[in-house]
Amino acid sequence: MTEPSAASDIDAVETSEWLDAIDAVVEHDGLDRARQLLTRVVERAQHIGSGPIATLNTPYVNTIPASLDEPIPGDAAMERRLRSIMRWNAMAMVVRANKTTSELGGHIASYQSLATLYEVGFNHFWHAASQDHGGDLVYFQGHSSPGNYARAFLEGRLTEAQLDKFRQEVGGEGLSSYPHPWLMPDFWQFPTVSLGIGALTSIYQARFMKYLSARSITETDGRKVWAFLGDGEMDEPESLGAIGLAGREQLDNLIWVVNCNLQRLDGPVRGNGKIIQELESDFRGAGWNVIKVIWGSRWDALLDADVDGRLVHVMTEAVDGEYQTYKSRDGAYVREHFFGKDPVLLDRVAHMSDDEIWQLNRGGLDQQKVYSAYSQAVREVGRPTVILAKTIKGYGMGTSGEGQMIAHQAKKMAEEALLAFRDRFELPLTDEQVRAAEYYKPPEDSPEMQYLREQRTALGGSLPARRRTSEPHKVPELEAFSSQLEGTGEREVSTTMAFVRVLATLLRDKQIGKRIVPIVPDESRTFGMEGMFRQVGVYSHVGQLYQPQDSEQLSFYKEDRHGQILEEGINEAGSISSFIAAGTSYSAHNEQMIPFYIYYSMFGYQRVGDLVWAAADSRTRGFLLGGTAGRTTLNGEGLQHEDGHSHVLFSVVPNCRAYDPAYAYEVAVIIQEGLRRMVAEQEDVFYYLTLMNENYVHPAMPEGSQEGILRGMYLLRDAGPVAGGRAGSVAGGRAGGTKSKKPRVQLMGSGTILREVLAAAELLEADFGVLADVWSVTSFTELRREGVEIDRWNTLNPLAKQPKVPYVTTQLKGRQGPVVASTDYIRSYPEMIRAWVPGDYRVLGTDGFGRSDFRKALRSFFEVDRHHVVVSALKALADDGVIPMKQVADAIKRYEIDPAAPMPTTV
Ligand SMILES: Cc1ncc(C[n+]2csc(CCOP(=O)(O)OP(=O)(O)O)c2C)c(N)n1
Ligand SMILES: [Mg+2]
Repeated sequence: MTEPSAASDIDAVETSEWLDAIDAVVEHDGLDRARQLLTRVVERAQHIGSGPIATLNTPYVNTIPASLDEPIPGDAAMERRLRSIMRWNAMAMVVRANKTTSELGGHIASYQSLATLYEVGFNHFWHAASQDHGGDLVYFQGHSSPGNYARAFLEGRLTEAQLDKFRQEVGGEGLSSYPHPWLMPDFWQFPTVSLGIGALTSIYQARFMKYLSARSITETDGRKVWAFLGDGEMDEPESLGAIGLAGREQLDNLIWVVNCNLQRLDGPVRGNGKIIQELESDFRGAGWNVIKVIWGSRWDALLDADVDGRLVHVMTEAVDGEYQTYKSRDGAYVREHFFGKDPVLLDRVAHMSDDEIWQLNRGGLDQQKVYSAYSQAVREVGRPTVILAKTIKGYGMGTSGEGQMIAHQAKKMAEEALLAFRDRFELPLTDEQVRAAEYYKPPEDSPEMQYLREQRTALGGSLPARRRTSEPHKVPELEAFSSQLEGTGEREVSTTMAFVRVLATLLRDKQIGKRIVPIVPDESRTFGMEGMFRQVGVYSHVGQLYQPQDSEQLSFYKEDRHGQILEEGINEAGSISSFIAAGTSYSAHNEQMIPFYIYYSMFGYQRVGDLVWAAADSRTRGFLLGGTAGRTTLNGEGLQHEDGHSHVLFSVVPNCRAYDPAYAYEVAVIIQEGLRRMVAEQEDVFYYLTLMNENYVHPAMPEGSQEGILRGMYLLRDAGPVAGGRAGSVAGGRAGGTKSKKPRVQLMGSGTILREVLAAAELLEADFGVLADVWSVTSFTELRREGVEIDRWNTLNPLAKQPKVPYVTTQLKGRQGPVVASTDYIRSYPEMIRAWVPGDYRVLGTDGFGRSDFRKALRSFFEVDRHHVVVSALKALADDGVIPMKQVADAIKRYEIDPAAPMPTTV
């Protein structure tokens, strides 16, 4: 990063001869020739054994020299005036929201540092979606939302009353604290405030746009993805984690602007180093075009005069901690502590007043420099671009925040600071108006407002703006999946296989086949999907440059420019980012796509939970498939693979519908319904299904079970008419027998454990003469969702003639006996419905760390197998006095259960 200092040069004359030689080459034969010669010289030195010489860094100056700046088109002075108004209103919004208390919070300093970076984009670069343009996609920095609102206010999209409701989201009229498509569905497109998420998802968005073009879904050429990121935010692994992919995939439709204001929340980002230089080498190494925008135009003359490199040397030596301090002081301080590092430089600035030194501006706050960078970025071909723009946190806030350690959290401004702000940005406000932090909007017919409108009209309209729906599509009827509905006969298959067949059917569907986006993180073979490689191809922007090793085989590994599968490699965070891009395509690209992202369920929510939340907030539509799910079903993989809780985790996501199906027909019914709601009805929900790798026979779909499958439960095995009660024969089974007086229980199961529950029913009858009805519970979370809603309704409508009754209650009411539930998940999962289960309810579950063994051993260890179901059912009956307690003890003995075995949670 640092140049060798002058002191360590053993032969300064020789050095200057070499430098003169290079100057001469540049003068006579140009920069390219100079680069060629230097490359050869470096190669030679390395060949001799010098070790690596070439550095990924350039000196600490702008990448675009002043001589190559492109004059900003339009009215620069007008733009400054408008920007000043935005600055004021954004600041006023936060100050007003926090006048009485600081309860609502908000940020002033971040937007003040990047106002220029935004406004140059708004005035000159960012297209809204219109007839002529598909629209650029801008990932705005989350906590700079006041700046977006300030612009929307001037553009007439928001009223003063709305600005005054900043961060008062309850009731629907307020402005959301951060970008939330869920809370402001016509405004915000991308939820970015959880730092790192915007960075990662913007890369996959750009990649997905290339995919849409390559697959001829829609042309995305000429559209750009812009992401605004903080320099502190770059420390998130998610931020830098996929920059290699962006370089490799040549995403020249992607532009990142990293606002290097040198500060994060607590203090400097790299007090002892230089964030811009560090990021420069990271990005250049990853194949990006890097544009550094460090110094503003007022430095041009000084830099031009710096033929001996002394100024650049001092610039390069000073660390970010110093740069922050300079901007919190004044011109005299900068003279002494910056220029004063080299007496020659002090002489060079001797003619300048302290004030002039103070005016030396930073690149990211200079609209000319920013314009040049953006203009070059949008023209770049074959590489993504990152613009590293140096700014000042809290710019303009003076003692209330400018370059101050506390800048990030400042929500109030002292009166003098407000007045100084007004003066600095030349706002036409009286002292009184300033003290009241009144909003300012020039008259509609003023030149400012006209200019503002003209610039946006030329670019197609306002931004951000979100599209709510796209054209709906007809989805296949359930009959299309007849092979799943008819049962497998003798054949044993897994629900994963059933799903893969459903997917294969969908891929062939004339209406929506091409809209299906299969996404896998290097697990296709795990899930038996390798046949699809050949069938629909793996997307690659360069096609297949090699003959695949398995080219002789029927289904070889086929990479293809038109490929449909997104094979993301071992990268769950990237895969779910693709899921978000595809699942929000209806909004961002006006083309409904339907992602099916299949992964190891354990590496799902708990690995990428924040991205799941972002998917939900983004109103993503699609299917998440947690493969090899369950704590005992994926039997050989042990503690870090065996998922016993993903359903509990997904239960917290409001718009996620989660299911744990046991049979192929349940999988088909749920997916068909998901398609109907998301694609035909354009509902903003998404689905999570757990899939298993255990093979077994699947029965045909019982008549009339469809509603129950979707609502969360249906009767699968009916033990016959109830003594003195109603006879509830849903699933065929044994209806019609004589009414029995035998003891009876209700058993519930889901996923593969449903089969243990069915076996338990047989044992109860055979070994203990107890009748058992069995319920397939496809979703405890759906049953709970309805229960909660109905409880609330009944509470708030106490005088209603007809209180509502949850589905789970209506199903179980009138049925005889205690209820026992067993699943492959922790007890919290079946616990969810306790409030609405009439009578005695007992749950079994796989609480504790997973481990590897045979399924049978694991199910016995976690006490969710048939024997433990029987024992629990008998105990419930005995507690109720229906059978003697001794029968429970007999069962424990008979099934060789060790009553002294430790709780699985403790071992
Ligand atoms: C994942 C995550 N962690 C922490 C935060 C809280 N947070 C919000 S802004 C911020 C500092 C941001 O600094 P920087 O990225 O440099 O942005 P700046 O405001 O300086 O432009 C922090 C820690 C968050 N929003 N998301
Ligand atoms: Mg910062």
